[in-house]
Amino acid sequence: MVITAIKRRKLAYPLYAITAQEYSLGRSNIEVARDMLAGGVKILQYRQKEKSGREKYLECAEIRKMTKIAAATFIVNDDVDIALAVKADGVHLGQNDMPIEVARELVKEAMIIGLSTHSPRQALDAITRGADYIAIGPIFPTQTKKDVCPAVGLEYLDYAVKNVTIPCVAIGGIKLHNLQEVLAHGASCVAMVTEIVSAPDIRARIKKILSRCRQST
Ligand code: 3NM
Repeated sequence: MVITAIKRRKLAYPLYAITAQEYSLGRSNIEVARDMLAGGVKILQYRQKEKSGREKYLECAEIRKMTKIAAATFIVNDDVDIALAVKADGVHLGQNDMPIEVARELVKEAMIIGLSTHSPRQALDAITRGADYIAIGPIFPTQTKKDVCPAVGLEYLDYAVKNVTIPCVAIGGIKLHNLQEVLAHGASCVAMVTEIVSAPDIRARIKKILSRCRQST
């Protein structure tokens, strides 16, 4: 399946920022999303494990409005129904979520579907089954995703940079201090949770991250 130019454009940014209220120093997902966008984030994923469907829907509806105004891509983690309800740009699935083919039937062609992958085999499988982008990780150890496999290291990123032609997002334990290494291995997009949401000054942190990304291009 061919990924449209519109989808590619929506994913063509160096930083992919993800929410997680439990690590946000008491700030709400809405406040954090506002700071992310003010700092210059252009891909924002709503990820929130322990809230009701109603709460998640209400937050996503608000963030959808904010991302529209900021011309940012909005992706909802796990919940295909919420992604559809708020007209998100995409939905992100894990290996244990519903199969991509089933999600595709529901969201149709225009919506981006991303898939978490942890090995070359999973990458090839995701591409065959119609993912629009894949996450490559965890590159480094992370406590943020509870059910994820141990860190896969930079080798899998090397494999993806060389062999995968759909957009790839490096994820897992990526911080300012190791960002340069990930970029040097060819990552064109990096995803971060705690390095952003746990920063006392989210806007300043994002500006620093984006400036590092620019230096490496
Ligand atoms: N997915 P942090 S690792 C949400 O490897 C997520 O698929 C991963 O959080 C994967 O930036 C991860 O705080 C957590 O390490 C990333």
